[in-house]
Formats: sequence, structure tokens, C-alpha cells
Amino acid sequence: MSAEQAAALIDPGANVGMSGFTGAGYPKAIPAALAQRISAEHAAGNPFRISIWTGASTAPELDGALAQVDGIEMRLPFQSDPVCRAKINSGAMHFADMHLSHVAQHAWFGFLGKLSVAVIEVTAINADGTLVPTMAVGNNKTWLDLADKVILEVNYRLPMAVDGMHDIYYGTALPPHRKPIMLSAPNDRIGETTLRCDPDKVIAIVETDSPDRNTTFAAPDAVSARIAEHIIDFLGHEVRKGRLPNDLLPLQSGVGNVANAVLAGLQQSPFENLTGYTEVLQDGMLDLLRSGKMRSASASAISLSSSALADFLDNIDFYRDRIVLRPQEISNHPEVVRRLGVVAMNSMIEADIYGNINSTHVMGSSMMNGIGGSGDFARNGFLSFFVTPSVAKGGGISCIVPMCSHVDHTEHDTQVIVTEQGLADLRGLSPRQRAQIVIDQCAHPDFRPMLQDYFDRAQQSGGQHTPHILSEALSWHDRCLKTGTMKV
Ligand code: 0RQ
Repeated sequence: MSAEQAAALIDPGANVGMSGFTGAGYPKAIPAALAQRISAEHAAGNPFRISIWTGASTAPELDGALAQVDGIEMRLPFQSDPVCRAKINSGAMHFADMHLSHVAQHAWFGFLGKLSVAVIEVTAINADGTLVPTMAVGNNKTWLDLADKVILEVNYRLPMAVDGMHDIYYGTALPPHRKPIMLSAPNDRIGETTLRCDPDKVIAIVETDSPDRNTTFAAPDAVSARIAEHIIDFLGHEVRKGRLPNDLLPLQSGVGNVANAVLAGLQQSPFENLTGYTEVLQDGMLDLLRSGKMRSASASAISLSSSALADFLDNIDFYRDRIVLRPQEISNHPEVVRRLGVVAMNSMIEADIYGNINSTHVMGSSMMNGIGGSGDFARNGFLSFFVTPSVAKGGGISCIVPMCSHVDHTEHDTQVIVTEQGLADLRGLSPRQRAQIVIDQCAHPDFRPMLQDYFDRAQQSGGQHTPHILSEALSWHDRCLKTGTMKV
């Protein structure tokens, strides 16, 4: 049927599970048709909002379109759309920012309410009713299993040759019946290549032929390249110390330009035979696979620029042998991440001198994107890096602050902080030891004396385990909100 007919089957107030993970595999026609319907209902004076659960971020056609018409009541677990972000930050819609590995199980536990409809993009429907997934698996298995009704968007854009790249694990159960997840190498296969779907639940099938969002990355700038150099030097140091094998351990890399620069840096590094165990595979990791530096990679989605996508499609048989796409409850699973010993590298908004990390909030109260999978990997990985340029917004904001204005990852989960200034290895250090090394190694010279002054004065009175001057700890953010800069 048409997208309009399918959109008419979604009721106001419904919880809708949609496919989509980091700009890949999201439904493209139905959200737009639904946005038009919602807009018409609002014009007629009828309230109409739905809650949208996905894998991770989607694209303007989904998050942007539905947020624009004030059609979203609750969004979870991650978004990166400018319109959606503006609506969240103006208070016009709710957003539940969740660890990506938690989403499926919280839905199964009944913590999120009832899932009415699943709207899932697929590559094909097989004769036996199973579904060939797209470039993103995300929470699709869970939405298909839990929803009362299913709507499928069959997107003809991807070739059938993607069939076989996926590993959909059906062994999850609810506590107390859970069993170990028998995955002991990044490219192990423990599931099925297709998604199961009860045909009796399918109420609509819509055909499309549209590309994914295909974000283009900036070529690594000098700051990102410096950050990458520090990380690669450090990994070499760990190999020499015997703490990491020569081929390292499976790499996880966050989203964004800095993350991509680190992967580009690895291309020039001495390490060989690398593996990836990550949630989203972007251009940088594809390049490592192509050059043979990396032998295999596991993810929940592939999100590429147009040029990288062209290479992927031209060489799909090569990549299908080296890439496994999994549900995000497995790609980000704490048990698996810890067993494999993942080396986690994620970007942040700010770190404080003691090693607490803010990944999500600008100036303490405005949401950027969400925690995504950073916590799944940082908490459970073998090594956890958090990276950022030392300053933001042209130098007026220090990304190293006395106290984080919001905390996503605590000092207990942070091992290494990296800026273009340097790298702070915080393993085994006390808070006061950490503070000095973060100030010395990571702070921008414009802010280093201010941080040192704060730390020195904090050590003159009060508790001396984690010294703070509470009346001053967030004054840098307060000053920035008032004057536009953290500088005095
Ligand atoms: O805003 O473009 O308007 O200037 O934040 O910053 O430096 O371009 O870095 O694109 O790597 O994003 C943490 C947001 C970093 C991202 C974050 C402003 C800065 C700019 C972006 P402008 P950059 P990146 C796996 C892991 C959480 C989820 C995660 C993220 C914009 O990496 O969302 O890790 N991470 N997932 O100017 C005010 C500061 C700032 C600041 C930066 N201190 N104060 N603004 N900015 N620092 C993937 C998934 O989970 C799916």
C-alpha cells in the first residue's frame, strides 16, 4: 500500500518502534506521510502525538519531519537531529536518553510500556516470511517480536548481496532464565542471518527506493590528527609494556570527526591484523578493512559517506566476509564487551579535572545527542579513552573544567583522557593525582593557569579526597552562559 495508507494505521498516542541506527536503515516514506497526517490533524484542532523508539539516531526524514510538526511525545534512546534537539531543549518534547544496550531489555521487562506498532525497513521479504535486514539491525528484532502490529518498508536501494552479513541472535531470555552469550571473538556467528516475523502481525508493506542519510566526514584537521597521534603512541606503549597484544584488542570507536581521525591514524600505524567490535561502522573502519589492516569488524550498523558507500557496494562480497551486523543488545552487551576486552574510544563534550565525563549536555542543561553506546563500552571495556579538543567554540570554552556540568561517565569508568594537548593516563591514580595530570597534559594553555589556581585553592580547605570549592565549581559554565566565554 502507499505510505499514506500505512501511516493512517498508526493511532495517536501509540508507542511506535522504528528501525534506524546512526543514519542507516530507518523507514523513509512512512514517517514523512505520518508527519503530514499529524500536521493536518493539528490544523483541525485534534491532538496527535506518538512516542518513537529506535535503535539510535535516524535522519531528517524521520526525526526531523516528526519533530517539526510537534508529533513526538517521547523519543528514545538517542537522536542527533537539529530540529529534534531544538524541540527537546525548548521543552516541547520528551527524550529518554538511554544506554543503547539497555533499550531492548527494558522494553522486554515492560519498563517502557506497550509497543503498538513496529515500522521496520528491510532489504527483502523472503518466501518463508523471514526478513533480510538493511545496513542497520539496531533493535529491529525486539520491535518485531514485541509489537502488536508490524509495518514493513521494503527498500530496493540495497542489493540482495547484503544477505548473509547479519547475525541475529535469538538466544536472549528474561532473568532468571538467561544463559551466557557464547561469543568469544568479534566475528563469531551465533544467530541467524535474517529476522523472524510473524506474518499475521504484518498490517502493511510499503515499497521505497531511497538512500540512507550518508553523512560526509571532514578530512581530519590538525587537532583531530594530534589526538589520534597521542592515542596511537599510547597503544604502542601498552604493547611494549606487554599489556596489549601486537594486534591490539577489538576496537570500538564512537561517532564523529575525531573518532574517524583516530581510525585514519591507525591506517598509518604499525599495528596489523586489527579487529573491530563497535556499534557503528563508519568510513574509517571500512578503510582499515579495505587496506587489510583490520581483518574483521562487528557492529550494529554501517553508516557511510556517499563515496565510502559506493566502495562498499562495489566490493560487497569482500566486505560481507569481514563484517558481522548484530542487534545492539549484542554489539553493546556488557558481558561480551568485557570478555573480548574491547578498547573503547569515545568523544565527549567536557571532562573535569577528576575524570568525570559529560558526553551529552551543553552547559549542564541542553541535550546534544545522547549517551548512545559510550557507557556500554567505557564501563566494560579493557581500556577506555575519552577524547575532545581542549577548547570549543573558537577557544572561549574549556573542555577541561573544574566540575562537569552534567555527568554521564563517572571517574570510575574513565581511564585515559586525550586532547590535542596531550594524554592523561589515569589508571590507578587517586583523584588529586588525576587532577594534576589532567591539568598538565590535557588543558589548553589559555585555561591551564585558571585550573591550577582552582585546584590549588581547593586544596586549602574542606575534604581533601576530591577537593572542590562548591560555590565556584560550576562558575565557569555560569560565566559562559552570561558572557559567552569561560575566560575571566
Ligand atoms: O558544536 O558544531 O555547533 O560548533 O559540540 O563537537 O567537537 O564537532 O565533536 O562531532 O565528535 O561530537 C560528544 C557531541 C562530540 C559526540 C559529541 C560542541 C562543538 C560542536 C560537536 P558546533 P565536535 P563530535 C557511539 C558513541 C555521545 C554519544 C557517544 C556525542 C558540537 O561524540 O554525541 O559517544 N557523543 N556515542 O562546538 C559547548 C563544550 C563543547 C561544545 C563540544 N565543552 N561546550 N559545546 N561542543 N564541546 C555512537 C553512538 O552511540 C550511536
